[in-house]
Amino acid sequence: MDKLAYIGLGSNIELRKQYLDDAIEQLKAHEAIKVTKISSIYETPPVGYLEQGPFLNMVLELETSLKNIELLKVCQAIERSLDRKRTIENGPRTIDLDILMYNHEYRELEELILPHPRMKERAFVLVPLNEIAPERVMPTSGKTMEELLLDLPAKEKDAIVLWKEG
Ligand code: PH2
Ligand code: MG
Ligand code: MG
Repeated sequence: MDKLAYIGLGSNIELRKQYLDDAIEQLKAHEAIKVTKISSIYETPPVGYLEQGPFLNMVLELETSLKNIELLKVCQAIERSLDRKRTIENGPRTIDLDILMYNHEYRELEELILPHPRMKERAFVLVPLNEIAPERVMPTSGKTMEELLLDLPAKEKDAIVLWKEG
C-alpha cells in the first residue's frame, strides 16, 4: 500500500447517501486499497450542466498498491456496479468516482489525467479536500488545497454546505 490517492465522490440521484456508502464499502473491501481518511458529506449545486438536482460530494484518501490505471478500472467497475449510466455529459449520476490525485504524479494518459484537470476550479472538490488534506500540494499548480481554496470566489465556497442526514 505504498501510493497515496485522493478520490472525489459525487451523486445526485436518490438514494444519494446510499450510493456514496456503497462505493466506500466497495473500496474498503478491495484487498489492495486501504481507506485512510473520509471527509464530511457536502450538498452542492450542480456545476456545468445545470438542469439537474443538487449533488452530495465528498473526498476520500486512500493508500493502495494499485497502479494509477488499475485504480481507475476499480473506480469504473464500482460505478458500473452502482448503475452508472453515461448519457448526458456532466449530467445526473448515481455515483461518480474521480481520481483527483495519485501520489505526486503528473500524467496525461489517454484514459486518465493526473491531477484531475478541473479540481482546482471546483469548490465541491476543494472544500472536502481541504478538510482532510489542507497541506497536500497539487502537483501541477504547486499550491496546497488550502491555498487553492483561497483562490476561489466566496460565493462558490458558500454554496457548499455540510450535509446532515434526515
Ligand atoms: N460533477 C460533474 C459536473 N458537475 N457538480 C457538482 N456539484 N458535483 C459534482 O460532483 C459534479 C458537478 C462532473 O463529474
Ligand atoms: Mg466528475
Ligand atoms: Mg468521473
